[in-house]
Amino acid sequence: MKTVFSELHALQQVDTEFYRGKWVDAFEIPRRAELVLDAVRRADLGPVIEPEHFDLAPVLAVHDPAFVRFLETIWDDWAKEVGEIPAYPNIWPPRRTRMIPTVRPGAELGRYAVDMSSPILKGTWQAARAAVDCALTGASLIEAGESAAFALCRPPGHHAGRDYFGGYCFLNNAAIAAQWFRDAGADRVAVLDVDYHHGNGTQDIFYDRGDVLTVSIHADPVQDYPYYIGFADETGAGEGLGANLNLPLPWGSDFVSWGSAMDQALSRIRAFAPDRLVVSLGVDAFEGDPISRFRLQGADFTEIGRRIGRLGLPTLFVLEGGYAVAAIGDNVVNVLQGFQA
Ligand code: SP5
Ligand code: ZN
Repeated sequence: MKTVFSELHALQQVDTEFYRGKWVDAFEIPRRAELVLDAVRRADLGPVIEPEHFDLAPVLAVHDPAFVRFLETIWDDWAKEVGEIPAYPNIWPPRRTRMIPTVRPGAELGRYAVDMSSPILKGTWQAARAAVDCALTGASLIEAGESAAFALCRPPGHHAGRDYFGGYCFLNNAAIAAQWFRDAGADRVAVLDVDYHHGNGTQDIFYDRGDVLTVSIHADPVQDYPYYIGFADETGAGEGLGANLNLPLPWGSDFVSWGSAMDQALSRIRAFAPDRLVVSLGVDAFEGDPISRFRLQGADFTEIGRRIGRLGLPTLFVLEGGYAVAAIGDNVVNVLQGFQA
């Protein structure tokens, strides 16, 4: 299968992130994408291509226009008031406050950010747009008849909701691709999120929709990020009732329990009979991941790919998390090779 990759990912780059009151070495680093790219090349997975550039319409089809405008303009506003330093929020609106625009970039940052893990930098907008372009180029390959494609996206996307960003994510690459498939004529699209963290942004975007099934296998939100959301009783709303499936698992879960959650996920997807599948491919469920607490082994990722392949669906893989840099390339390639086997 083809891999879509853009060098522009490297514009999103910080050395440190805020954790327990201290600045620690950043986990979401450009090296992640470089190592995945190396592994794709070493494994001879197929050609690596540059993305085509898409306009903003597919982004605006899932994200709030004011939020998109904010992401596009906040760096300039921040740099003017504060200087060219990474833009972090230090204030957040309480519940039941209104969306009245302020003239202060710091206040707007807090309005749209859900945490401090995703600073806005000079190149953030460009990097986030390039990741969207990778996802949409992958989707268009599938639309042109390929059975699968790998969008090597960075920054990741599944924590970005309709009008918020966080968890290293700015624009929801997978959700934008899923909606693009709908607009290209697919009647039903499924998103399977295997990242260790709940795909809260994707759930948020499609929660009241019956045409896009969202399924996520992740750490129990009482124990891990994104907290607050990702519980098993969140099953969708309105027309989307029954079209969201959360499969939270406790810390320490290995492939015995993860694999049976996956079987539940796959049978729900089969019953939904989608025309297209988008996989939010995070590999942070790996035992050696530095910020996660599941116990999947390298070979388990091959089995994940194999089981996804058995669905027999045109499948777009979109890279999300995975922070064990020494293993990220192998873990991702294992999924893709298992899929093709
Ligand atoms: C895309 C994705 O995987 N985003 C993950 C966001 C997780 N944010 C919380 C990070 C918490 C860092 N914990 C550090 C633990 C060090 N032992
Ligand atoms: Zn993750």
